[in-house]
Amino acid sequence: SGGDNAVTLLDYGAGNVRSLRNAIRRLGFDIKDVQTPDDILKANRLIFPGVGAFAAAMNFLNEKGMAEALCDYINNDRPFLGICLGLQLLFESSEENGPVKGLGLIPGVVGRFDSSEGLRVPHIGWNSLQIEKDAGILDDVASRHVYFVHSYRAMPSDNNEEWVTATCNYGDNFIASVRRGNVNAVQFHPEKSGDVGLSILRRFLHPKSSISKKPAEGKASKLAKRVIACLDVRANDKGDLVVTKGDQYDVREQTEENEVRNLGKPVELAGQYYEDGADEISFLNITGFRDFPLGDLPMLQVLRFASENVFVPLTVGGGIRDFTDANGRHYTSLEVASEYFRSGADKISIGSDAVYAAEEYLQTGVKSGKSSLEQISRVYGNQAVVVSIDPRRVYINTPNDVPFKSVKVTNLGPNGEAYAWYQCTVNGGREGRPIGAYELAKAVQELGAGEILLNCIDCDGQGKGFDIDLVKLISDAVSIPVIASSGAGSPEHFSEVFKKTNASAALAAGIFHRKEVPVLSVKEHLLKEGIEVRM
Ligand code: 1PR
Repeated sequence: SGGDNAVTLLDYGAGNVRSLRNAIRRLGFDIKDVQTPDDILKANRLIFPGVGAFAAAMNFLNEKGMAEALCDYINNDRPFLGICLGLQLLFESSEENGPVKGLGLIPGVVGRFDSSEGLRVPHIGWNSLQIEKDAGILDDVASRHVYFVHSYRAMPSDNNEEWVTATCNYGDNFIASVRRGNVNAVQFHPEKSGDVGLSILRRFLHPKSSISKKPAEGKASKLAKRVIACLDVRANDKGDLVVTKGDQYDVREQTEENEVRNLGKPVELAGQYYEDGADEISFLNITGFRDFPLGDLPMLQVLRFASENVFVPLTVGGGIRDFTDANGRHYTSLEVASEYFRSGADKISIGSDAVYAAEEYLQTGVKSGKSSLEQISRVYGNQAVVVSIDPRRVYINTPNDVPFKSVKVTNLGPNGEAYAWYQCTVNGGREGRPIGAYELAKAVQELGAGEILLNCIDCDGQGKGFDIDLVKLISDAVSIPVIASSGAGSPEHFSEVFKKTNASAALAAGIFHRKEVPVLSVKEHLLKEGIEVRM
């Protein structure tokens, strides 16, 4: 059963559990992995981080005889913490590709968020809890933000009232946490919720230290706008992996040596931005389109090290596609992505390959199911798949000049043009493609993308603000969250993009790397402007 400092972990290998392992170790506990149903029954404390799809998880539990062991363990009031799908599986059934039967310990059906009224699904980001009753492990958490990422949720009802300890508001009030005796489960990710999340895990692991007084006061609130720090990573000419930063995607210094601009070390900077309060960290392997990322072990190493100290979501992109190496060994994009997830990524981001997939889909009108985007989102869920768009602004005189969606621009073009369309590019902006950002965004949403990272080559590194015309166009066109990127130069640029568009998050690189504006100043400014953020 392991020593007193052992936590038993039920990990069936369907996603990133590395961060949770890192969090448990940081709190001073060893991990014992469940191999057999008996390991569940003998656990001192059991954590069940559900990842992937509901049906796949239930199949695994049933085939291994673990469903019954879990029910016994929970019915005997043994210390248990379910996370995300690990909460949903306790209910009677889920509508996810179903109905699919769950463990049936809590009355209720897990359903999908209703996106018909403009609600963005998945629910991704930092939201706060409404504490319904003494939740033990949630002591002091009320009114602090915790990190959610999911498309399905369970609803409170008269039948499950005795279980529900906290709800969260997104479209409606859904169940954020349940508890009965020693059995706990939460819909959000404590291992991704910064300090607040770590203290929740600590209270579960050291129940004696939690002196539950009266339930803390909670106030309903809405999803916070996210501030994301982005690290463009590549090898410099000496072969060291560095954080670099381009001007309109050109990352080389304008000197005779023409060296790759070096702004620091990836793991160090990621740790720094986490401490500074970044809501998420993105790594883009910007030469991944030509190098093979699994050959590029340093990048996987960067993720492994970064995830030891960073307890907010990590996204990694660059080079996610099918690949055949020099020895003729074929790797699918799914294998590449799986390696990234295993190394500590919560989401992967696809650039070039998503453009090809969208082009093919728009040409044929058929979803082949074979693109990297479709395969990865089928296995890991669409919340784990970001599409990174690298558009370039092309001015035109009238919308009829091109067969792509255009916008009336706020600032006229160099020759007085009143319109522009946004041409998608591949290979780090090097090649323009016959598809617009608008067409691409709508297509990738249908193919299974869960979020869009919207760059803009014209604005990148210029510090003059986000391309509001572009962000508005795309964030109004899709119902998945959109991350505005490229051009941030001051805290005011963040409030501008949140006030004028429906972006869910804003990402910056240069101002953080050059230490011109700390993450905290951005947050404080947003708060002052009445925009909800996680502090
Ligand atoms: O095509 O799937 O291999 O993915 C490649 C990924 O690498 C894409 O996400 C693409 O955006 C990125 N990328 C490729 N080349 C570059 C480059 O800069 N030469 N970086 C590049 C993209 C844009 C942002 C940047 C923001 C904010 N960089 O990530 O961080 O523009 O910058 P700012 O705040 O300083 O203005 P694939």
